[in-house]
Amino acid sequence: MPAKNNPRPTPGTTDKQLIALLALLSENPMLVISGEKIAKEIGVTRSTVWRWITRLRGLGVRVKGHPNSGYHIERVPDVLVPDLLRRQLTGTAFGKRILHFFKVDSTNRVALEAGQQGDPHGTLVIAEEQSAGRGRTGRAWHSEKGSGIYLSILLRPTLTPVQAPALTLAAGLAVYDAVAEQSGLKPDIRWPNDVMLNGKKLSGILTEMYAEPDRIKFVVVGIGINVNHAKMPAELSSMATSMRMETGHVHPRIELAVRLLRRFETYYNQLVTEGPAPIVARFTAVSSYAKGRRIRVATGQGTFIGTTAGLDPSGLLCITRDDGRTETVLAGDISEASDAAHH
Ligand code: BT5
Repeated sequence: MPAKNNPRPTPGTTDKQLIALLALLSENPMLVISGEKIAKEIGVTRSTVWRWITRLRGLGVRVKGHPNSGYHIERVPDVLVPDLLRRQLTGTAFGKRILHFFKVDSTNRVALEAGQQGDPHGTLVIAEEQSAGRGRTGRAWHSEKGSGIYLSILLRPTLTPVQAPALTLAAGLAVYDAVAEQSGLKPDIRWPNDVMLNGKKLSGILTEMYAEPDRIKFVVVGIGINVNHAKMPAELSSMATSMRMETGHVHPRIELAVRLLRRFETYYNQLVTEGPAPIVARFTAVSSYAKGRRIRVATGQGTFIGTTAGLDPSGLLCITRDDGRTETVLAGDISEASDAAHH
């Protein structure tokens, strides 16, 4: 599909010129740049520059200086600036179109809409904060401002709907690899969509698709990762964590996002060319939940306890019940069997 030269602006996305200003300041963090120079470079008036600097400050970016002295950025802000991201994603299918929001209800909601409006394969929707981030089956995803990665990828894959579950596994593996490389820690994956650090949930994936019985029209893979949260809200603190909480220091989100998208592209291409088998094999190899684990499974139909018995060829989880019967689970929540008493 040809790239659109002049895509329509999406309501609420960060202004292109505000992004240009942020990119300019971020690339020259030590330099004081005069308001006049900025105005010239971006093509607006000095008073507009001043207005935007005020807006950036309001968004938590620490810009020093004033119209007469010039501006500089105190610390390169950890904002997922589309221009910087795009440059680091050259050569991949992602980033040709990036919709960036400082705040949005849900990046998956926006990406599904973009899919319906014909936006191209590889479109990214990114937010610094979500006011209604969503999990599966109507649950909420806590999306603290500036602390996590809240990202949705629009895909137009040549896959059948049956192959779609493998996409979630592929995204989980991409998060797994990116987090391992970035943190030096060893994550785990809890089927189907949770990446864990030290037994707590670090990341979740929400795959939503628009399909006909034999053909996927488009898929949105939504990924949330807790990166620099200093703590989790009380109701999540026993089961959720962040990379910062586990490593004791902050991590550059942009670097993590680039690793994640590069990894995801590799797995995605593998899935499209070879089918689910290699993804399923790798998932089975890295997930401590895939085989021989006593778990409790909650599905829409009910709850039972059993022992995991690997994945089937399309990536569904097989579980041997205590009476010997084997169940194949299409969608559900897995928890430790010993936790059963708490539910
Ligand atoms: C998920 O659902 O894990 C999918 C989360 C997907 C979030 C991304 S962010 C970008 C994109 N845009 C969206 O609107 N969503 C996607 P599920 O397996 O249903 O888990 C949800 C449960 O995880 C909640 O009920 C909480 O118990 C817990 N939870 C909520 N926020 C969390 C967080 N930040 N970290 C860890 N656990 C969380």
